[in-house]
Amino acid sequence: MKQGYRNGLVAAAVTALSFAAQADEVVRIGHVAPLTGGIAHLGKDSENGARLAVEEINSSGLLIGGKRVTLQVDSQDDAGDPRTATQVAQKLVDDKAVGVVGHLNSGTSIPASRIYKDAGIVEISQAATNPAYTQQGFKTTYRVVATDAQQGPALAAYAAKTLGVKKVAIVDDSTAYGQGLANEFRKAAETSGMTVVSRDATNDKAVDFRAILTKIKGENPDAILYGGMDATGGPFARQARQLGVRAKILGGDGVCSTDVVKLAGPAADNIVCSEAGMALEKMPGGAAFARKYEARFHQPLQVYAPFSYDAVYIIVDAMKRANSTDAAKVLAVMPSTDYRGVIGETSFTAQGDLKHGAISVFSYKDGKKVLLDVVQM
Ligand code: ABU
Repeated sequence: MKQGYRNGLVAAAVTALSFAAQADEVVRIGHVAPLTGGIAHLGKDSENGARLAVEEINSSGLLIGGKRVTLQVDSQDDAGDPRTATQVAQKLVDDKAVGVVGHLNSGTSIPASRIYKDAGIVEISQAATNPAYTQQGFKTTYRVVATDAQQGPALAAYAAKTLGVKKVAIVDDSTAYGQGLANEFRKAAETSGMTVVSRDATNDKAVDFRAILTKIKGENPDAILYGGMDATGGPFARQARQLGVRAKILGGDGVCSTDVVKLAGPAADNIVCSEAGMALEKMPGGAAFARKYEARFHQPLQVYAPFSYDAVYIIVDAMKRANSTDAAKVLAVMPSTDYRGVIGETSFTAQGDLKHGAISVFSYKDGKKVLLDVVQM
């Protein structure tokens, strides 16, 4: 670590400690993601983003309603499991979190959302893209990413118009996210004139895709849409290459990570994937954020860190506008959010989706993610 940066961190920590020592109130912000299991690296990335925001806010000092406030990240591991998700959601309610950044998966965000709704606590998902998450009529559910109703068609349009895909096979991982993305992609693919040759399902713990891939090889598609995360999508692409499948592998944001290069090996160069937001290099604060993140955590960010970082700031912005750390008062001002942060401008529709989302399309070349296209919503 560079001396200047270390001195800066020490000074920030001292400021935060002395501020905490004098703080009138300690306020918990929940963060939930899988911190164990196959996509723990994505959950940790998201947690790092939230921690970075909290550290910055604490070091500059936060005054709410005339009180000095110190934030604490109340980090919970839902392991990507729906049942665990509801248990840790209840824990955050019991911990009196002012708001929650999470959950990372659609399959966990949706069941947990009822717990936050009953408690009147805002939940801002940093990554859940299944449209159903915000379609439940809850006043507590928000997200800072676009939805699969936008991501599926954007991927299908790119495949049809730019890649010239005519025949496509579809495989999903049987999760709310994987199935939902596959459904949205399928609708758009058929509308744009592609032929869907097959639809198969695996699961989010699978390691061997050779039976499905061998069957798909016989169908000779131009592309395969894989609805799932990088932990399975990477090996899926790798095994496709090993079996001589020539089709492009298409994936959504769950596949579009830094680590998919390790997981897919040389076959990463055959992946085209989308993120449900603006590409980091096009985000207003993207480059500066990446530098801060790498200096603090000594690793490149994966996908979701900028989104969880801004989600913390959005909750704090609501605390400032409400002039309160009371969860109900914070929730009451959430609909009028108009926050400009790293990911761009965040304002919400009446159901808690982004008013101005974006979908970014990427490929990988020589182990690096390459931006191909951005679609503004
Ligand atoms: N959007 C992909 C990862 C999170 C989810 O399950 O929606």
